[in-house]
Amino acid sequence: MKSKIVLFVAFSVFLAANATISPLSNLTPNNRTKCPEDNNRPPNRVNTTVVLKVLRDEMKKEGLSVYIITNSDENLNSGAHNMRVKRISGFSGSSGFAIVTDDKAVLSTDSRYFEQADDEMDCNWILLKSGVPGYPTPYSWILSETNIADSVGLLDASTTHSSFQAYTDNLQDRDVRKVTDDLVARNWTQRPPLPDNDIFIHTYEYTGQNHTDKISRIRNSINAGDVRIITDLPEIAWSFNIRGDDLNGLLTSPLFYSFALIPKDPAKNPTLYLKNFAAKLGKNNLKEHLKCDNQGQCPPNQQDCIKVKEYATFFTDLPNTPDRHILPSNVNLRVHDAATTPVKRNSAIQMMKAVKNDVEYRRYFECQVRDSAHLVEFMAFFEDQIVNKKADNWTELTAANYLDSIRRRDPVNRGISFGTISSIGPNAAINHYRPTKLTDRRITRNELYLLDSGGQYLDGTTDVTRTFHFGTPTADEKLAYTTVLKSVIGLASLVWPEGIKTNLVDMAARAPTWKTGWGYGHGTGHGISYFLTVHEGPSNLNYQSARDIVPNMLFSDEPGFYKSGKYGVRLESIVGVTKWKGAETYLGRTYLTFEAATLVPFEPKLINYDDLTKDERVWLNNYNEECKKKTGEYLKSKGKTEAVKWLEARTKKLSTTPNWDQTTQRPPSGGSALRQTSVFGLISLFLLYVLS
Ligand SMILES: *[C@@H]1O[C@H](CO)[C@@H](O)[C@H](O)[C@H]1NC(C)=O
Ligand SMILES: *[C@@H]1O[C@H](CO)[C@@H](O)[C@H](O)[C@H]1NC(C)=O
Ligand SMILES: *[C@@H]1O[C@H](CO)[C@@H](O)[C@H](O)[C@H]1NC(C)=O
Ligand SMILES: *[C@@H]1O[C@H](CO)[C@@H](O)[C@H](O)[C@H]1NC(C)=O
Ligand SMILES: *[C@@H]1O[C@H](CO)[C@@H](O)[C@H](O)[C@H]1NC(C)=O
Ligand SMILES: [Mn+2]
Repeated sequence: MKSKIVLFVAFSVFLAANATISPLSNLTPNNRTKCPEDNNRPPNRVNTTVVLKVLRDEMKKEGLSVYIITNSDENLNSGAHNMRVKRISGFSGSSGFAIVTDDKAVLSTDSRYFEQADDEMDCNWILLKSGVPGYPTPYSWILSETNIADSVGLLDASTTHSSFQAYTDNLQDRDVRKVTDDLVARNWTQRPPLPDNDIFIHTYEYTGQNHTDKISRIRNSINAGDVRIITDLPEIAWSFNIRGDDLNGLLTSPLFYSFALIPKDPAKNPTLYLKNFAAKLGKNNLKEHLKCDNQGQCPPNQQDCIKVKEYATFFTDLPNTPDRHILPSNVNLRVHDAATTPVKRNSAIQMMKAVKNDVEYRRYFECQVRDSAHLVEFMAFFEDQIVNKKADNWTELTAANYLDSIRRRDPVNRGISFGTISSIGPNAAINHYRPTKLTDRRITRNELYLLDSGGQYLDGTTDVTRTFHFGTPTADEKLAYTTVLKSVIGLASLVWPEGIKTNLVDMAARAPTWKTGWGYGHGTGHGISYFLTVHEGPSNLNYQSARDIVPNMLFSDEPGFYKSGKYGVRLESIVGVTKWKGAETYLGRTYLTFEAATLVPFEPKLINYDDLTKDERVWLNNYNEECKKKTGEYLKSKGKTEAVKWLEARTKKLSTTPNWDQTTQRPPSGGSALRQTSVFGLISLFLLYVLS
């Protein structure tokens, strides 16, 4: 008895102690930079008082203490129709989710979006900075705001199966519930409709492989008795060699709303689910391409035929599909729960798509020459406008629109690949800034101008960033640019033995910026597609994830430097992975390297040439030669003389002898070079101190 009391007391003390160390949330909207609101209310800030109240009323009706809101849909996409987070919080970034309780509202996002979220959200919202020390995880925040048995709701259509599992596991004895009726959608006036645009065949001359062959490869990746369920829109577009025009949000991709089933058994036809399928089959030779009839049915024994059905019937068909259901590892909860025998597996289609075939790889490089030429043509014109004061009314937005219009003139262009990031001065410090009417700034001659843009073409998706200055840059701007350029070259010139993962490759880009105590809060590179999405998995270049990297993959090489409230520098080129052509290798191993696809020169005015090593100079000379040879020739063939001149002024050959001593790492003694270099050295030391 006594011992029981002792135990009881000890247990109570333990509970009490635990309560005091439990992660109490002291976060409020005032932890943000721009709250409470003063007279400088950001122009793009949204008042969410009413929508939050209406949502809380609906939560009460459902008996929910917490409701978690994401932008995702059943295809794990986030088009305008599904931007629930923007609807409820005002935050329009592509990455982030909201947690609403009966008296608090939180938005969780990563460092790329801190400034944007702080601007766009009103002071009803707490900003949960993901990955920043001192901030709780979403789980511990929810735990600290709720009691045992409180209910936490997640919408099945907008949640992945694994994140639902993670909430269930991490929220201990809270009642984590699947919600099947979208609470935000209930009161969403003027919700943009789910798009339903025409689809068209991506022809063999571009794809280099027919869809029947791709389907055989997919069948080979699963076992007897299996059916591969495809919910990822780029995978479906790739598998069937079809493109559409349904995804025109923050990223603009030639995708179409769909689902697909590919059974292992070749006697069973694959099924493609499309919105308004009958109308689509009648257009653009779709019926002939898929070899089905007007009703989307297949004639008997026609193994090459694809059955076509209505998009929404996918959810009623799935439970009646007898084979074992092989789902993607990253699968929507609603899809997962409709499957009768769900087995989650990484989709083999991801890697099939990421490793370009020889036709795609060759055509992609041709596409990049044209896209590089379009950017050079724009810059030659634009710089003349600004530097020579031909017009003083250029803004971030009008510049972006003009560049977009040049890309659209390309006969195989199908629009832009994402909203052009045209940003000057402090706006460029916001990683995923896109100009709007409210934030638009005049282009000046005394700030850095960062331009990140890309196009969609039948032969590739592009993405390129260059940073410019139309007057005289400061020493710290030049130091930032030069350091970022060293990172670009560090990655682009790396040679590594086959088999090494992407996290190690990334170090080549990080090293120069880490050496200065800087860094950047985003990946060095992402995969990029062949007329699909501008960001393509499964691999990326980031020290935080070890992924496969093999020949014929394409990546961006895009390090940066951002000084909040002042300026941003980012330089981005697309590179392809290829076998290194060295004469003899250790143990006869295969070595890999990158080759440049994007051929747009860098800005000499922003480069401290004295800081470049011999190897960096050699790389830059080779790159400039390629730019002249390919981009230059293309521009000449189109009669773009101003653009050719602009290009030539930026691709002059450098001496490959740095004017500092390679062995002592010191500047040469004597003469004015010393004074210059020493003054520079002092300035950079000072800047390093200030910037770090
Ligand atoms: C937001 O809207 C509410 C309701 O219309 C209003 O009471 C409140 O003053 C507004 N807040 C701001 C900061 O304008
Ligand atoms: C938020 O603000 C409170 C009150 O000023 C402070 O105690 C707390 O440390 C801040 N939290 C973070 C993560 O900055
Ligand atoms: C929100 O939608 C629900 C369901 O349609 C409805 O019952 C409720 O009255 C609506 N609330 C407002 C404020 O319109
Ligand atoms: C691919 O399909 C096209 C017509 O759709 C046909 O002309 C071509 O021969 C096929 N190629 C292969 C390799 O099967
Ligand atoms: C700038 O102003 C001129 C003259 O008013 C006009 O023709 C031109 O279209 C304007 N340019 C931009 C980029 O707005
Ligand atoms: Mn990019």
